[in-house]
Amino acid sequence: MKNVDVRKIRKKMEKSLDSKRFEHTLGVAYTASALAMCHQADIEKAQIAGLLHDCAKCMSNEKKTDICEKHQIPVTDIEKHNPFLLHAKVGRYLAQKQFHIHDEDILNAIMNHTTGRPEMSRLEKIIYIADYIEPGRKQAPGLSKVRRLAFQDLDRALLKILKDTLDYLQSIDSPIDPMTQKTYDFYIREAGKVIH
Ligand code: DGI
Ligand code: FE
Ligand code: FE
Repeated sequence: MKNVDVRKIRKKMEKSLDSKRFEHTLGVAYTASALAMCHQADIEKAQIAGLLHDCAKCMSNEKKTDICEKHQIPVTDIEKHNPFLLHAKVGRYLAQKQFHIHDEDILNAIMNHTTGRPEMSRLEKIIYIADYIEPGRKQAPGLSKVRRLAFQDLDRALLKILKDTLDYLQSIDSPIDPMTQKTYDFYIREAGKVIH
């Protein structure tokens, strides 16, 4: 990537995130790089997207909502009621405006890292998966299985994470973003097309 200094991005993230979130960010960046090595994706893009995916995470809900209003970023009903979801969209905006990232694939990977979307690119899948399996994550069920799967088959790992996330959200009665459901429905259909 021309004109992108990974070290500079890392330093800026260290300043703008709390220490726990920064540790998570490094975990995602390194895990995404390893997945890119394994699955023949662009390692540098994986690192950059990993470093930036949660760049809006430590911002207040008011600030995120303000940014969306000011810059005509559409906010859905579920995002209005669960503003933490906005850190993905606002993150994309900041990556472009403050970090001067113009690569659409990286920007999409940041924007879709929480809910996923149908027809994700390889990089988008890598970031979505790395976010869930990075070494600092502890609680998710079946984590060791997904970790292994991620280095064997991106689509199967993706599907397991989507399923486990939906189950978890249902179990705690948390509202489900229609995009999370749509993503799961899309990939379950895709899996049905594959002859195992
Ligand atoms: O920002 P991180 O914590 O690193 O990770 P993330 O951006 O993937 O957010 C993780 C949380 O998002 C996790 O607790 C599950 C939740 N999430 C994912 N899809 C949905 C969702 N929460 C709600 N309410 N609805 C969703 O559709
Ligand atoms: Fe996130
Ligand atoms: Fe994250």
